[in-house]
Amino acid sequence: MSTELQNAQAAEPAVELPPLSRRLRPATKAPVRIVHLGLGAFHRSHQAWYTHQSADAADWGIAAFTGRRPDAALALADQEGLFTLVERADGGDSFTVVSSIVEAVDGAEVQRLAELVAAPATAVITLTITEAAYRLGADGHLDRTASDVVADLALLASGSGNPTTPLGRLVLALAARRAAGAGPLAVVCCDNLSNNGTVAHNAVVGLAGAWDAGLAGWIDANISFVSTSVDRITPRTTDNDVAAVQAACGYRDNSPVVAEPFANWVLSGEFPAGRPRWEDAGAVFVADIEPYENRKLWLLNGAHSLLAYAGQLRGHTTVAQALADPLCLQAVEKFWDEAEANLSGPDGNAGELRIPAYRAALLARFSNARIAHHLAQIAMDGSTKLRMRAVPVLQAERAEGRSGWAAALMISAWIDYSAAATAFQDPLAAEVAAANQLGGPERIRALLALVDPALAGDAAVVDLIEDLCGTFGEPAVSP
Ligand code: CS2
Repeated sequence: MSTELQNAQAAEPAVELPPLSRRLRPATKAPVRIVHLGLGAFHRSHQAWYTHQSADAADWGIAAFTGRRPDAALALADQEGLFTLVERADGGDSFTVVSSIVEAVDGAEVQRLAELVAAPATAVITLTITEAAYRLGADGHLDRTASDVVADLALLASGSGNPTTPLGRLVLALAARRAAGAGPLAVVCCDNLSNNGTVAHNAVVGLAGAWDAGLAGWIDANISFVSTSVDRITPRTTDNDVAAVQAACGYRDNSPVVAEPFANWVLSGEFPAGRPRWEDAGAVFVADIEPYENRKLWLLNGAHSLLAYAGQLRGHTTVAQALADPLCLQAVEKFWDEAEANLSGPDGNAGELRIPAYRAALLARFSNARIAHHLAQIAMDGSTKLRMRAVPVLQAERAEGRSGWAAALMISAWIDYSAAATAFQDPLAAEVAAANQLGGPERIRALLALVDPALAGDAAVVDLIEDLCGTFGEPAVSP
Protein backbone atom coordinates (compact mmCIF):
# COMPACT_ATOMS: atom_id res chain seq x y z
CA MET A 1 0.00 0.00 0.00
CA SER A 2 2.87 2.35 0.63
CA THR A 3 6.27 2.97 -0.82
CA GLU A 4 9.22 3.73 1.41
CA LEU A 5 12.46 4.83 -0.12
CA GLN A 6 14.79 5.69 2.72
CA ASN A 7 17.18 8.50 1.91
CA ALA A 8 16.63 8.07 -1.78
CA GLN A 9 19.38 9.45 -3.96
CA ALA A 10 18.27 12.16 -6.34
CA ALA A 11 18.35 10.75 -9.85
CA GLU A 12 18.07 12.64 -13.12
CA PRO A 13 14.31 13.00 -13.69
CA ALA A 14 13.18 11.16 -16.81
CA VAL A 15 11.57 13.37 -19.42
CA GLU A 16 8.19 11.64 -19.33
CA LEU A 17 7.53 10.13 -15.94
CA PRO A 18 4.22 8.34 -15.39
CA PRO A 19 1.71 10.20 -13.21
CA LEU A 20 0.97 8.85 -9.74
CA SER A 21 -2.21 6.76 -9.91
CA ARG A 22 -3.84 3.73 -8.31
CA ARG A 23 -2.71 1.65 -11.30
CA LEU A 24 0.90 2.72 -10.83
CA ARG A 25 0.81 2.23 -7.06
CA PRO A 26 -1.89 -0.40 -6.47
CA ALA A 27 -3.81 0.68 -3.37
CA THR A 28 -7.13 -0.43 -1.96
CA LYS A 29 -9.81 2.18 -2.54
CA ALA A 30 -11.64 2.14 0.78
CA PRO A 31 -15.34 3.10 0.98
CA VAL A 32 -16.01 6.64 2.19
CA ARG A 33 -16.66 6.59 5.94
CA ILE A 34 -14.90 9.84 6.83
CA VAL A 35 -15.77 13.25 5.44
CA HIS A 36 -13.16 15.96 5.86
CA LEU A 37 -13.56 19.74 5.58
CA GLY A 38 -10.38 21.71 4.88
CA LEU A 39 -8.32 19.71 2.40
CA GLY A 40 -4.85 21.18 2.82
CA ALA A 41 -1.32 20.02 3.49
CA PHE A 42 -1.87 19.53 7.23
CA HIS A 43 -4.89 17.26 6.80
CA ARG A 44 -2.84 15.12 4.45
CA SER A 45 0.27 14.88 6.65
CA HIS A 46 -1.83 14.20 9.75
CA GLN A 47 -5.35 12.69 9.72
CA ALA A 48 -4.99 11.15 6.24
CA TRP A 49 -1.61 9.65 7.24
CA TYR A 50 -2.98 8.28 10.55
CA THR A 51 -5.91 6.71 8.68
CA HIS A 52 -3.57 5.26 6.06
CA GLN A 53 -1.40 3.71 8.80
CA SER A 54 -4.34 2.10 10.64
CA ALA A 55 -4.67 -1.70 10.46
CA ASP A 56 -8.26 -1.31 9.22
CA ALA A 57 -7.36 1.31 6.58
CA ALA A 58 -9.12 -0.78 3.90
CA ASP A 59 -12.46 0.01 5.60
CA TRP A 60 -11.99 3.75 6.01
CA GLY A 61 -11.86 6.02 2.98
CA ILE A 62 -11.84 9.81 3.27
CA ALA A 63 -13.79 12.22 1.08
CA ALA A 64 -11.96 15.51 1.54
CA PHE A 65 -13.40 18.92 0.60
CA THR A 66 -11.37 22.08 0.05
CA GLY A 67 -12.27 25.44 1.62
CA ARG A 68 -12.17 28.58 -0.49
CA ARG A 69 -10.44 27.33 -3.63
CA PRO A 70 -10.83 24.13 -5.67
CA ASP A 71 -7.11 23.83 -6.61
CA ALA A 72 -6.02 21.25 -4.02
CA ALA A 73 -9.00 19.04 -4.86
CA LEU A 74 -8.38 19.25 -8.60
CA ALA A 75 -4.68 18.38 -8.25
CA LEU A 76 -5.43 15.43 -5.98
CA ALA A 77 -8.39 14.17 -8.01
CA ASP A 78 -6.02 13.92 -11.01
CA GLN A 79 -4.03 11.39 -8.96
CA GLU A 80 -7.11 9.50 -7.71
CA GLY A 81 -6.50 10.93 -4.24
CA LEU A 82 -2.97 9.51 -3.93
CA PHE A 83 -0.10 11.70 -2.80
CA THR A 84 3.43 11.31 -1.53
CA LEU A 85 4.23 12.22 2.06
CA VAL A 86 7.85 13.29 2.34
CA GLU A 87 9.05 12.86 5.92
CA ARG A 88 11.95 15.27 6.15
CA ALA A 89 14.43 14.50 8.90
CA ASP A 90 17.78 16.17 9.57
CA GLY A 91 19.46 13.18 7.99
CA GLY A 92 17.34 12.76 4.86
CA ASP A 93 13.90 12.20 3.33
CA SER A 94 11.64 9.16 3.28
CA PHE A 95 8.66 8.83 0.96
CA THR A 96 5.26 7.18 1.53
CA VAL A 97 2.35 7.04 -0.90
CA VAL A 98 -0.76 7.78 1.19
CA SER A 99 -3.96 6.26 -0.19
CA SER A 100 -6.67 7.01 2.40
CA ILE A 101 -8.19 9.94 0.49
CA VAL A 102 -10.51 8.33 -2.03
CA GLU A 103 -12.42 11.40 -3.14
CA ALA A 104 -11.07 14.98 -3.35
CA VAL A 105 -13.81 17.54 -3.89
CA ASP A 106 -14.12 21.29 -4.44
CA GLY A 107 -15.71 22.68 -1.26
CA ALA A 108 -18.21 24.60 -3.39
CA GLU A 109 -19.85 21.26 -4.24
CA VAL A 110 -22.12 21.48 -1.23
CA GLN A 111 -24.66 18.99 -2.59
CA ARG A 112 -21.97 16.28 -2.72
CA LEU A 113 -21.00 17.14 0.85
CA ALA A 114 -24.62 16.86 1.99
CA GLU A 115 -25.02 13.54 0.15
CA LEU A 116 -21.94 12.04 1.81
CA VAL A 117 -22.73 13.36 5.28
CA ALA A 118 -26.28 11.98 4.93
CA ALA A 119 -25.00 8.51 4.00
CA PRO A 120 -25.42 5.99 6.86
CA ALA A 121 -21.90 4.64 6.20
CA THR A 122 -20.35 8.00 7.12
CA ALA A 123 -19.22 7.78 10.76
CA VAL A 124 -16.75 10.61 11.23
CA ILE A 125 -16.39 14.22 10.04
CA THR A 126 -12.95 15.74 10.61
CA LEU A 127 -12.26 19.47 10.42
CA THR A 128 -9.16 21.54 9.65
CA ILE A 129 -10.87 24.77 8.69
CA THR A 130 -8.41 27.12 10.54
CA GLU A 131 -8.87 28.69 13.96
CA ALA A 132 -10.41 31.82 12.51
CA ALA A 133 -13.14 29.92 10.64
CA TYR A 134 -15.04 29.16 13.85
CA ARG A 135 -15.90 32.87 13.89
CA LEU A 136 -15.56 33.05 17.64
CA GLY A 137 -16.15 36.36 19.30
CA ALA A 138 -13.86 37.34 22.17
CA ASP A 139 -16.54 35.73 24.45
CA GLY A 140 -15.83 32.27 22.97
CA HIS A 141 -19.16 32.01 21.13
CA LEU A 142 -20.08 32.30 17.48
CA ASP A 143 -19.97 35.92 16.34
CA ARG A 144 -23.35 36.16 14.63
CA THR A 145 -22.55 39.63 13.38
CA ALA A 146 -19.56 38.49 11.26
CA SER A 147 -20.46 39.37 7.67
CA ASP A 148 -19.97 35.87 6.24
CA VAL A 149 -22.02 34.34 9.07
CA VAL A 150 -24.84 36.81 8.34
CA ALA A 151 -24.62 35.98 4.62
CA ASP A 152 -24.72 32.21 5.21
CA LEU A 153 -27.67 32.52 7.58
CA ALA A 154 -29.57 34.46 4.92
CA LEU A 155 -28.76 31.75 2.36
CA LEU A 156 -29.83 28.96 4.70
CA ALA A 157 -33.06 30.76 5.56
CA SER A 158 -33.93 31.43 1.92
CA GLY A 159 -33.23 27.81 0.97
CA SER A 160 -31.68 28.97 -2.30
CA GLY A 161 -27.97 29.01 -3.00
CA ASN A 162 -25.20 27.32 -1.07
CA PRO A 163 -23.44 28.55 2.05
CA THR A 164 -19.86 29.67 1.50
CA THR A 165 -18.29 29.19 4.94
CA PRO A 166 -17.21 25.75 6.15
CA LEU A 167 -19.55 26.12 9.15
CA GLY A 168 -22.51 26.97 6.93
CA ARG A 169 -21.76 24.04 4.65
CA LEU A 170 -21.42 21.68 7.60
CA VAL A 171 -24.71 22.80 9.12
CA LEU A 172 -26.50 22.26 5.80
CA ALA A 173 -24.94 18.79 5.48
CA LEU A 174 -25.96 17.86 9.04
CA ALA A 175 -29.52 18.94 8.21
CA ALA A 176 -29.38 16.48 5.32
CA ARG A 177 -28.24 13.70 7.68
CA ARG A 178 -31.09 14.48 10.02
CA ALA A 179 -33.58 14.39 7.13
CA ALA A 180 -32.15 11.05 5.96
CA GLY A 181 -32.47 9.53 9.44
CA ALA A 182 -28.85 8.37 9.16
CA GLY A 183 -28.21 8.68 12.89
CA PRO A 184 -25.35 9.84 15.10
CA LEU A 185 -21.76 10.45 14.11
CA ALA A 186 -18.64 12.16 15.48
CA VAL A 187 -17.32 15.58 14.46
CA VAL A 188 -13.60 15.68 15.20
CA CYS A 189 -12.11 19.17 15.39
CA CYS A 190 -8.43 19.19 14.36
CA ASP A 191 -7.79 22.94 14.58
CA ASN A 192 -5.42 24.46 17.13
CA LEU A 193 -7.97 25.76 19.62
CA SER A 194 -8.25 24.98 23.29
CA ASN A 195 -11.25 22.80 23.98
CA ASN A 196 -11.70 22.51 20.25
CA GLY A 197 -14.58 20.00 20.49
CA THR A 198 -16.59 22.46 22.56
CA VAL A 199 -15.64 25.32 20.26
CA ALA A 200 -16.82 23.32 17.23
CA HIS A 201 -20.02 22.40 19.08
CA ASN A 202 -20.74 26.02 20.01
CA ALA A 203 -20.05 27.27 16.51
CA VAL A 204 -22.11 24.56 14.73
CA VAL A 205 -25.02 24.59 17.18
CA GLY A 206 -24.89 28.41 17.31
CA LEU A 207 -25.24 28.67 13.55
CA ALA A 208 -27.78 25.84 13.27
CA GLY A 209 -29.88 27.34 16.06
CA ALA A 210 -29.98 30.74 14.38
CA TRP A 211 -31.48 28.97 11.34
CA ASP A 212 -33.60 26.15 12.77
CA ALA A 213 -33.97 25.43 16.50
CA GLY A 214 -35.09 21.84 15.76
CA LEU A 215 -31.85 21.14 13.90
CA ALA A 216 -29.79 22.54 16.78
CA GLY A 217 -31.62 20.19 19.17
CA TRP A 218 -31.02 17.23 16.85
CA ILE A 219 -27.31 18.05 16.62
CA ASP A 220 -27.08 18.25 20.40
CA ALA A 221 -28.71 14.85 20.77
CA ASN A 222 -26.92 13.04 17.93
CA ILE A 223 -23.55 14.53 17.16
CA SER A 224 -20.54 13.86 19.35
CA PHE A 225 -17.95 16.65 19.25
CA VAL A 226 -14.54 15.11 19.88
CA SER A 227 -11.69 17.30 21.17
CA THR A 228 -8.20 16.68 19.86
CA SER A 229 -4.69 18.00 20.12
CA VAL A 230 -2.98 17.69 16.73
CA ASP A 231 0.70 18.10 15.99
CA ARG A 232 2.89 17.81 12.93
CA ILE A 233 4.89 20.65 11.43
CA THR A 234 3.88 20.86 7.78
CA PRO A 235 5.22 23.77 5.74
CA ARG A 236 3.81 24.70 2.35
CA THR A 237 4.97 22.48 -0.50
CA THR A 238 7.37 24.18 -2.90
CA ASP A 239 8.30 23.52 -6.54
CA ASN A 240 11.60 22.10 -5.29
CA ASP A 241 9.68 19.55 -3.20
CA VAL A 242 7.71 18.48 -6.28
CA ALA A 243 10.96 18.07 -8.20
CA ALA A 244 12.58 16.11 -5.34
CA VAL A 245 9.72 13.60 -5.23
CA GLN A 246 9.86 13.20 -8.98
CA ALA A 247 13.60 12.58 -8.90
CA ALA A 248 13.49 10.17 -5.98
CA CYS A 249 10.30 8.22 -6.70
CA GLY A 250 10.26 7.96 -10.49
CA TYR A 251 6.69 9.18 -10.96
CA ARG A 252 5.03 12.56 -11.32
CA ASP A 253 3.22 13.74 -8.20
CA ASN A 254 1.88 17.29 -8.51
CA SER A 255 0.65 17.29 -4.94
CA PRO A 256 3.22 15.96 -2.49
CA VAL A 257 3.28 17.04 1.16
CA VAL A 258 6.41 17.63 3.21
CA ALA A 259 6.34 17.20 6.99
CA GLU A 260 8.64 16.56 9.89
CA PRO A 261 8.96 12.88 10.96
CA PHE A 262 7.30 13.67 14.32
CA ALA A 263 3.50 13.32 14.60
CA ASN A 264 1.17 13.40 17.58
CA TRP A 265 -2.61 13.08 18.00
CA VAL A 266 -4.43 13.06 21.33
CA LEU A 267 -8.23 12.60 21.22
CA SER A 268 -11.02 12.71 23.77
CA GLY A 269 -14.69 11.92 23.12
CA GLU A 270 -17.20 9.40 21.78
CA PHE A 271 -17.43 7.88 18.32
CA PRO A 272 -21.06 6.68 18.17
CA ALA A 273 -20.73 5.21 14.66
CA GLY A 274 -17.17 3.86 15.00
CA ARG A 275 -13.73 5.07 13.90
CA PRO A 276 -10.51 3.78 12.35
CA ARG A 277 -7.90 2.21 14.62
CA TRP A 278 -5.83 5.41 14.65
CA GLU A 279 -4.02 4.09 17.72
CA ASP A 280 -2.17 1.73 15.35
CA ALA A 281 -0.36 4.82 14.08
CA GLY A 282 0.27 6.19 17.57
CA ALA A 283 -2.87 8.22 18.30
CA VAL A 284 -3.70 8.36 22.01
CA PHE A 285 -7.21 8.42 23.51
CA VAL A 286 -7.54 10.15 26.88
CA ALA A 287 -10.31 11.13 29.29
CA ASP A 288 -8.91 14.59 30.09
CA ILE A 289 -7.38 16.34 27.11
CA GLU A 290 -6.81 19.81 28.57
CA PRO A 291 -3.28 19.26 29.92
CA TYR A 292 -2.09 17.93 26.53
CA GLU A 293 -3.84 20.72 24.66
CA ASN A 294 -2.31 23.40 26.83
CA ARG A 295 1.14 21.89 26.59
CA LYS A 296 0.97 21.91 22.81
CA LEU A 297 -0.85 25.22 22.31
CA TRP A 298 1.31 27.15 24.76
CA LEU A 299 4.72 25.59 24.22
CA LEU A 300 4.70 24.76 20.51
CA ASN A 301 2.16 27.14 19.03
CA GLY A 302 2.97 29.92 21.50
CA ALA A 303 6.65 29.77 20.59
CA HIS A 304 5.68 29.67 16.91
CA SER A 305 3.66 32.89 17.16
CA LEU A 306 6.37 34.62 19.17
CA LEU A 307 8.96 33.62 16.56
CA ALA A 308 6.62 34.58 13.71
CA TYR A 309 6.28 38.19 14.88
CA ALA A 310 9.63 38.76 16.60
CA GLY A 311 11.49 36.86 13.88
CA GLN A 312 10.02 38.82 10.99
CA LEU A 313 10.61 42.12 12.78
CA ARG A 314 14.26 41.00 13.06
CA GLY A 315 14.37 40.23 9.33
CA HIS A 316 14.13 36.41 9.48
CA THR A 317 12.07 34.25 7.16
CA THR A 318 11.87 30.78 8.68
CA VAL A 319 11.41 29.27 12.13
CA ALA A 320 14.90 27.76 12.10
CA GLN A 321 16.46 31.13 11.22
CA ALA A 322 14.53 32.96 13.94
CA LEU A 323 15.46 30.37 16.56
CA ALA A 324 19.13 30.82 15.71
CA ASP A 325 18.81 34.50 16.72
CA PRO A 326 19.74 34.73 20.44
CA LEU A 327 17.21 37.52 21.10
CA CYS A 328 14.36 35.40 19.72
CA LEU A 329 15.57 32.23 21.45
CA GLN A 330 15.79 34.03 24.78
CA ALA A 331 12.23 35.33 24.38
CA VAL A 332 10.99 31.81 23.62
CA GLU A 333 12.76 30.36 26.67
CA LYS A 334 11.27 33.07 28.89
CA PHE A 335 7.80 32.41 27.49
CA TRP A 336 8.25 28.68 28.05
CA ASP A 337 9.25 29.33 31.70
CA GLU A 338 6.06 31.33 32.20
CA ALA A 339 3.88 28.78 30.43
CA GLU A 340 5.47 25.89 32.29
CA ALA A 341 4.72 27.51 35.67
CA ASN A 342 1.02 27.32 34.75
CA LEU A 343 0.84 23.83 33.24
CA SER A 344 -0.59 21.09 35.38
CA GLY A 345 -0.72 17.53 34.13
CA PRO A 346 -3.47 14.89 34.21
CA ASP A 347 -4.76 14.50 37.80
CA GLY A 348 -2.61 17.49 38.72
CA ASN A 349 0.58 15.58 37.98
CA ALA A 350 2.68 17.95 35.88
CA GLY A 351 5.44 15.33 35.83
CA GLU A 352 3.39 13.25 33.40
CA LEU A 353 3.68 15.99 30.81
CA ARG A 354 7.49 15.64 30.84
CA ILE A 355 7.92 19.32 30.07
CA PRO A 356 11.76 19.46 30.06
CA ALA A 357 11.90 16.67 27.45
CA TYR A 358 9.06 18.30 25.49
CA ARG A 359 10.94 21.62 25.44
CA ALA A 360 14.16 19.96 24.35
CA ALA A 361 12.32 18.11 21.58
CA LEU A 362 10.73 21.37 20.41
CA LEU A 363 14.13 23.04 20.13
CA ALA A 364 15.30 20.15 17.95
CA ARG A 365 12.12 20.18 15.84
CA PHE A 366 12.24 23.96 15.31
CA SER A 367 15.93 23.80 14.39
CA ASN A 368 15.38 21.26 11.60
CA ALA A 369 16.80 23.52 8.89
CA ARG A 370 15.70 21.11 6.15
CA ILE A 371 12.10 22.11 6.95
CA ALA A 372 11.66 25.65 5.63
CA HIS A 373 8.71 26.63 7.82
CA HIS A 374 7.89 30.20 6.85
CA LEU A 375 7.15 32.68 9.61
CA ALA A 376 4.70 34.53 7.35
CA GLN A 377 2.54 31.37 7.21
CA ILE A 378 2.40 31.19 11.01
CA ALA A 379 1.83 34.94 11.43
CA MET A 380 -1.62 34.85 9.82
CA ASP A 381 -4.80 35.23 11.92
CA GLY A 382 -2.89 36.43 14.98
CA SER A 383 -5.90 38.01 16.73
CA THR A 384 -7.48 34.54 16.94
CA LYS A 385 -4.28 32.57 17.59
CA LEU A 386 -3.06 34.81 20.42
CA ARG A 387 -6.27 34.06 22.34
CA MET A 388 -5.10 30.45 22.62
CA ARG A 389 -1.35 31.01 22.75
CA ALA A 390 -0.61 34.15 24.80
CA VAL A 391 -3.80 35.17 26.61
CA PRO A 392 -4.25 32.10 28.90
CA VAL A 393 -0.64 32.35 30.08
CA LEU A 394 -0.90 36.10 30.64
CA GLN A 395 -4.18 35.66 32.54
CA ALA A 396 -2.71 32.88 34.69
CA GLU A 397 0.37 34.99 35.48
CA ARG A 398 -1.76 37.99 36.42
CA ALA A 399 -3.93 35.78 38.64
CA GLU A 400 -0.73 34.77 40.47
CA GLY A 401 0.16 38.43 40.96
CA ARG A 402 2.97 38.34 38.39
CA SER A 403 3.40 40.56 35.34
CA GLY A 404 3.18 37.96 32.55
CA TRP A 405 6.17 39.62 30.94
CA ALA A 406 6.92 37.07 28.21
CA ALA A 407 3.28 36.55 27.19
CA ALA A 408 2.97 40.34 27.03
CA LEU A 409 6.11 40.40 24.89
CA MET A 410 4.43 38.06 22.38
CA ILE A 411 1.45 40.42 22.16
CA SER A 412 3.73 43.46 21.79
CA ALA A 413 5.55 41.73 18.92
CA TRP A 414 2.19 41.08 17.22
CA ILE A 415 1.29 44.76 17.70
CA ASP A 416 4.59 45.92 16.16
CA TYR A 417 4.17 43.44 13.34
CA SER A 418 0.58 44.59 12.69
CA ALA A 419 1.84 48.11 12.06
CA ALA A 420 4.86 47.05 9.98
CA ALA A 421 3.57 44.19 7.79
CA THR A 422 2.71 45.06 4.24
CA ALA A 423 0.36 42.09 3.85
CA PHE A 424 -1.27 41.67 7.25
CA GLN A 425 -3.75 38.77 7.14
CA ASP A 426 -6.29 38.53 9.91
CA PRO A 427 -10.07 38.17 10.24
CA LEU A 428 -9.95 41.50 12.14
CA ALA A 429 -7.53 43.21 9.72
CA ALA A 430 -9.84 46.24 9.26
CA GLU A 431 -10.26 46.70 13.04
CA VAL A 432 -6.49 46.29 13.54
CA ALA A 433 -5.80 48.94 10.90
CA ALA A 434 -8.27 51.32 12.54
CA ALA A 435 -6.73 50.77 15.98
CA ASN A 436 -3.27 51.41 14.54
CA GLN A 437 -4.41 54.93 13.63
CA LEU A 438 -4.59 55.76 17.35
CA GLY A 439 -1.58 56.73 19.42
CA GLY A 440 0.02 55.85 22.78
CA PRO A 441 -1.84 53.70 25.31
CA GLU A 442 -5.12 54.21 23.40
CA ARG A 443 -3.66 52.30 20.49
CA ILE A 444 -2.37 49.46 22.69
CA ARG A 445 -5.70 49.23 24.52
CA ALA A 446 -7.68 49.12 21.27
CA LEU A 447 -5.44 46.40 19.77
CA LEU A 448 -5.43 44.36 22.96
CA ALA A 449 -9.24 44.60 23.16
CA LEU A 450 -9.42 42.78 19.82
CA VAL A 451 -7.55 39.87 21.39
CA ASP A 452 -9.02 39.98 24.90
CA PRO A 453 -11.26 42.78 26.19
CA ALA A 454 -10.64 41.91 29.86
CA LEU A 455 -6.87 42.26 29.51
CA ALA A 456 -7.39 45.60 27.76
CA GLY A 457 -8.98 46.77 31.01
CA ASP A 458 -5.85 45.88 33.01
CA ALA A 459 -3.82 49.12 33.09
CA ALA A 460 -0.64 47.34 34.20
CA VAL A 461 -0.80 45.01 31.19
CA VAL A 462 -1.41 47.91 28.79
CA ASP A 463 1.60 49.79 30.26
CA LEU A 464 3.81 46.72 30.09
CA ILE A 465 2.91 46.00 26.47
CA GLU A 466 3.50 49.63 25.53
CA ASP A 467 6.96 49.45 27.14
CA LEU A 468 7.76 46.21 25.35
CA CYS A 469 6.81 47.49 21.89
CA GLY A 470 9.94 48.01 19.81
CA THR A 471 11.89 45.21 21.56
CA PHE A 472 12.53 43.47 18.26
CA GLY A 473 12.96 46.64 16.22
CA GLU A 474 10.65 47.72 13.48
CA PRO A 475 12.33 47.10 10.13
CA ALA A 476 10.02 46.80 7.15
CA VAL A 477 8.65 43.27 6.89
CA SER A 478 7.31 41.99 3.62
CA PRO A 479 5.48 38.73 4.23
C1 CS2 B 1 1.54 26.90 13.44
C2 CS2 B 1 0.91 25.53 13.39
O1 CS2 B 1 0.73 28.07 11.56
C3 CS2 B 1 0.69 27.98 12.79
O2 CS2 B 1 0.01 28.73 13.47
O3 CS2 B 1 1.81 27.24 14.77
O4 CS2 B 1 0.37 25.24 12.15
C4 CS2 B 1 1.90 24.42 13.80
O5 CS2 B 1 2.90 24.27 12.83
C5 CS2 B 1 1.21 23.11 14.01
O6 CS2 B 1 0.22 23.26 14.99
C6 CS2 B 1 2.24 22.03 14.41
O7 CS2 B 1 1.58 20.92 14.83
